Amino acid sequence: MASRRRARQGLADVPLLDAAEVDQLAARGWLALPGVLTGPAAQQLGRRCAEALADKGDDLRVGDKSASGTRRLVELRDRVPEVADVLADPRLTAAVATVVGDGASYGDATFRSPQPGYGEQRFHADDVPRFDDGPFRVVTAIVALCDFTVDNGATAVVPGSHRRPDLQRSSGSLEAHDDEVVLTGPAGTAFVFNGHLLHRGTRNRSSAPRPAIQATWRRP
Ligand SMILES: O=C(O)CCC(=O)C(=O)O
Repeated sequence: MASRRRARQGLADVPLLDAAEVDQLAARGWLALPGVLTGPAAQQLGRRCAEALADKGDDLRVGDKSASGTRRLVELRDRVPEVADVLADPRLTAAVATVVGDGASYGDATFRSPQPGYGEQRFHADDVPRFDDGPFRVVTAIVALCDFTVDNGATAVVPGSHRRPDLQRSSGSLEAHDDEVVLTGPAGTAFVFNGHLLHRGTRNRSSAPRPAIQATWRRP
């Protein structure tokens, strides 16, 4: 939980997430955690994932896309093992636990890299629509492996939509929303959001790919 202490790692006894961060994740449904990787380390990992995608040979798995407008490499923890260390970041893990509790199980981790001109999606959630007040079942993190800008295909979210049955009904069909926010930040930022929050990849209108790691965790 957010109340986990760094003392576990021999560090000073300060909370991993402050109250404002916990509140933002609960109410608006997302939180940016800058510095999960340094900028150069994030860019290096982006190159490493792109190479693993290019060099995978016959190891083609369901969901891989090597040549399409949005490139994808699934089962990333298995194929680029250093990704597991990134996803074990203590602040990221604390944010995950805030949404789905301790002991959440990993879903897949995927490298997703929309090429210039590609990447636009409809708003969707990462679970079936949520119409009740029961526990949240899934949480998603997108780790930016380049700077995320308003132009290069950064993720957009509709704040608060994880608590809105009217918007949950629109999952998969909504192309845009007046209240949508594009999640921008430097390479190495982890954007953590409630998996029921409506989100979408936007079109990459830059001249370079927009590499990121996308991972999910499910309530046990
Ligand atoms: O990469 C992104 O910005 C969002 C991707 C996404 O939500 C998805 O592929 O389901």
